[in-house]
Amino acid sequence: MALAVVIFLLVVGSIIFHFASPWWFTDIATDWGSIDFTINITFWVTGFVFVACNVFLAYCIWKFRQRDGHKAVYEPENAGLEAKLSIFTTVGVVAMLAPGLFVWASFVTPPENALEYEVLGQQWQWQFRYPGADGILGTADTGFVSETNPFGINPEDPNGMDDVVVNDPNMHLAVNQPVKALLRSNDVLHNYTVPQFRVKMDLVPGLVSYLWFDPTQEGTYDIMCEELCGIGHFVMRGSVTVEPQADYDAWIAAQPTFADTQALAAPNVAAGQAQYAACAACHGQNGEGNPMLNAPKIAGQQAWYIERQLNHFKQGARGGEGDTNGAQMTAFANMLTTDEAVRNIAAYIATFPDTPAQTTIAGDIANGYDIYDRNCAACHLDNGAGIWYTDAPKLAGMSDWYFVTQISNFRAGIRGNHPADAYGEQMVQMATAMGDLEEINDVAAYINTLR
Ligand code: HEC
Ligand code: HEC
Ligand SMILES: [Cu+2]
Repeated sequence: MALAVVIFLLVVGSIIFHFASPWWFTDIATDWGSIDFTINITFWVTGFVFVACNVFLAYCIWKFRQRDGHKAVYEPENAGLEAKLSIFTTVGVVAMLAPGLFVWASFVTPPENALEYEVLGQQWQWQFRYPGADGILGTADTGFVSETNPFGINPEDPNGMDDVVVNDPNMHLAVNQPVKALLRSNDVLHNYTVPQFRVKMDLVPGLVSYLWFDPTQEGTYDIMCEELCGIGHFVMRGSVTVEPQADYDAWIAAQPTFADTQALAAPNVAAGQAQYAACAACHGQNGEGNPMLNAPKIAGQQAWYIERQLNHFKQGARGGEGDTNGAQMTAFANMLTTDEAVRNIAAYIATFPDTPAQTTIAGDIANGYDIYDRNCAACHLDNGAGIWYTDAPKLAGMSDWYFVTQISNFRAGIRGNHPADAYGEQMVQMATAMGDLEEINDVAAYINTLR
């Protein structure tokens, strides 16, 4: 008897949970209502079967409970009941699967007027490419991938020259313009997902997969990598802004083409040296850093990273509220008014001798190794050298006290929380790998052993 009541209450509880649960679909922002429709049918069919079977089970437990004088009857065959159940099950299964076949048929048939764009996934960032004026994306291959050509665009292919390259995880689309996303991976499986778009698809190394949709609602939505296998996919975040055509046109016109990125003049080191005079007061003549002024060592740091940080200070993506040390940088970064000036000064800093910074932090090196090896080496590399491919800077030989303040800042939300700081956002998540200040010191002490 008690069992029958428990089963019945489980059924009632499940139904209440289903409808009252806060984990429901996001608002839909494309015309893929048919996908929600098929999911809802599946809920109705499986929900009905769930309720019917369990209530019937509870009923039987109650109805045929043990009673004195009653004897069970054995009824091995019931052709009528079996026929009814077979038909009923068939109807249920067809209702669940048939709509999906129609939806899939339209999923694999993009409309004629769909504009193409490319999504490139790599550990652990998104990048995007749009065909230029010719409407054709140039061919690409991982064999061409380099720091100056992160998309691996074939330099011999004239179609690729006017391709618009967005080396940033934030992309834009025009509202009500159907698009076909071509999905390509530079390394492992990834999965391009925007929950509000309802469509998602794996990126498979070695081939180009696709999906299409018609964005119908303006707004900014999160891009996620919903690949489960492998490491770090959960930190692959980006955003897509759906906006009126005019805004989209202005945005895309401001992005560089592949030809632009290849035609950049070599930085002017002498001009960088002249501008560095203002920086030396804090960072030192040779970029060796000065802990008294909270200014880290920048000698030996990778030029692409220096450039990105200076641009982030200029945009306010770093050095905002609560970041008193970072805020000191804003005025000095703003002195570098052009992209050339930023590149020149980074090139000058690259000429400094890279003498390892003085060790100021002690800790449990074995524990530090354990944390670093499991959580950090995938991006910052085993030797802590950092690499442009994962966007992760050099840690080995840099100021250890600065390491501690930065990890603390990531954890406190002082750094990496600005919407324009997608790279810092990864570290907000990774910084939780260290439980407390003691463990942060352990990792710093381990990094001090890397040369
Ligand atoms: C008033 C002192 C001061 C001056 C002058 C100064 N900086 Fe800084 N800089 C700092 C401080 C403090 C930080 C650390 C910010 C933090 O803790 O987040 C910093 C951080 C940086 C970083 C980030 C390093 C990293 O690893 O994240 C770069 C790059 C940098 N400065 C370059 C420059 C350049 C180039 C100039 C000259 C144009 C300059 N700084 C002038 C104080 C200064
Ligand atoms: C998924 C890749 C990834 C992993 C894993 C990762 N990092 Fe990072 N890390 C980054 C990126 C990207 C940046 C640059 C952030 C920026 O541009 O502001 C960064 C920046 C940092 C910085 C700031 C350096 C500076 O000069 O300002 C520190 C410190 C750091 N990481 C430490 C760690 C530690 C410790 C771990 C392991 C617990 C770790 N990272 C794991 C990607 C990663
Ligand atoms: Cu991924």
